[in-house]
Amino acid sequence: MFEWNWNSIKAECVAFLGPAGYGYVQTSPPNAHIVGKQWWTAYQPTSYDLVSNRGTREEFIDMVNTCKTAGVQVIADAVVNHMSGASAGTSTLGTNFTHYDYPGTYSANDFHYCGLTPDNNIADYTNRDQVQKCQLVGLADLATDTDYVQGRLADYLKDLLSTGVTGLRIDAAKHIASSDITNILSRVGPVPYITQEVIYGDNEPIQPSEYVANGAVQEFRYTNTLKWAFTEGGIDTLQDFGNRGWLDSKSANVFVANHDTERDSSLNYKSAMNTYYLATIFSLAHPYGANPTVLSSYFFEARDDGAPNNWQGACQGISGDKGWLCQHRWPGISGLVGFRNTVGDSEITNWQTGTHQQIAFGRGNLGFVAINNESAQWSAEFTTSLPDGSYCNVNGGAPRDGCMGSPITISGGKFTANITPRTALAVHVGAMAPAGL
Ligand code: LM2
Ligand code: CA
Repeated sequence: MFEWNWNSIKAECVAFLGPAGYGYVQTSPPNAHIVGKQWWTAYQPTSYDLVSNRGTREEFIDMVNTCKTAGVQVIADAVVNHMSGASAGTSTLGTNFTHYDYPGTYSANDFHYCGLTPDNNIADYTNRDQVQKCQLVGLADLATDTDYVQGRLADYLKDLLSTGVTGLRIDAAKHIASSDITNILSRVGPVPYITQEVIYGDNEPIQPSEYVANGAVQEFRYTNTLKWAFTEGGIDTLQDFGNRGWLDSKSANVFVANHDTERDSSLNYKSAMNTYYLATIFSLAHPYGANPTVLSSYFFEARDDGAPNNWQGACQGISGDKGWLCQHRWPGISGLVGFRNTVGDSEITNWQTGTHQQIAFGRGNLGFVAINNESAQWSAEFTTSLPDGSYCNVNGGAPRDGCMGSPITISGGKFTANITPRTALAVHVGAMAPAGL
């Protein structure tokens, strides 16, 4: 829930996320940061007090407790590689800092001054030491290999866990040696879920696989490949991700877009021909990536545009309101959350294709999806492993919002359908059509 404030996440856990079956909600960074309305101010920490554009410590704790009661665990975005990029300024807490001095938290000897580039900034991503010990876009790089910094970061993460948080996103993990993260986490104790941001780059020495010992790792090759497949390569290339040299499915955290890629490189809500929506349905239906993430974000024109409506997230019915997009409520997305919860880790069954942009597959004998990423209708008979019966098409958000559209009747494992251009269809045994429909 990118940039949603704590009060609005709290309300959304109760109103929608819990009932829809979302297991976790990931928040923007909760700690103090440089002042400003741009979204990326959140990625310039000034201390570990939980006072940010998105709310106070009390509001954060209240949100975590309410979400957990609604069945939704909380993942906090932990910015631990660096502090700010400003030469001096004021924090959201109202305190003053300079680039290498954050009174009460860090002072000058807690930073890397890599000495490998003229300005101490990263210039060459093929050089491991530069990537991990020089500054990312001028952000003061913490000496994460020192006892004091490791202890201070561990204290912050322990404090987050004490609020009831059970998941952490480790921001900029590629810029911290995996062994430093291991050391920090060893001081924290068990964390139920960790996802680490390690952006794969061709010809770079630092590999996502180096980080799996610490927890899940974000698989950006998946994000790039989905864009390619849905816009040019063909989605019939997406049956198997097991033989590409990527992260193992159980370690891979996958997504169609995150808050960075939606601005820079991936599919996003502006993508033509419904490809973003269909790719998200695919990511929830396909078993690769033990923990898929759905981004919920807001309309933007310029890259820096901050959150609308004073960070107060808002949805109207099943769609966004006041500039928020509310992707998590889109019927095909929330319907596929129920699908994924029902099919669990079942294998792919009954893979079939039409054109290169038309695929259908089952998940064991529990669910079946068909995706028509083509500008022509797909009329076909589909073979499934599902029990005979009348199913809701959960691409309409069913059953939470009722069984939208016509039910799909499976007989002898088969059904026929006319799938309109650029739409999908999904059924599972947890969403049978009500009798009489
Ligand atoms: C991340 N992962 O590694 C975040 O997902 C990403 O959103 C963060 O970048 C980045 N790491 C640092 O945490 C964003 C944003 C940048 C922005 C930084 C810091 O993408 O554009 O940089 O946060 O706020 C901004 C300016 C940049 C400037 C820098 C330092 O855009 O031009 O560099 O602040 O003042 C001189
Ligand atoms: Ca670093």
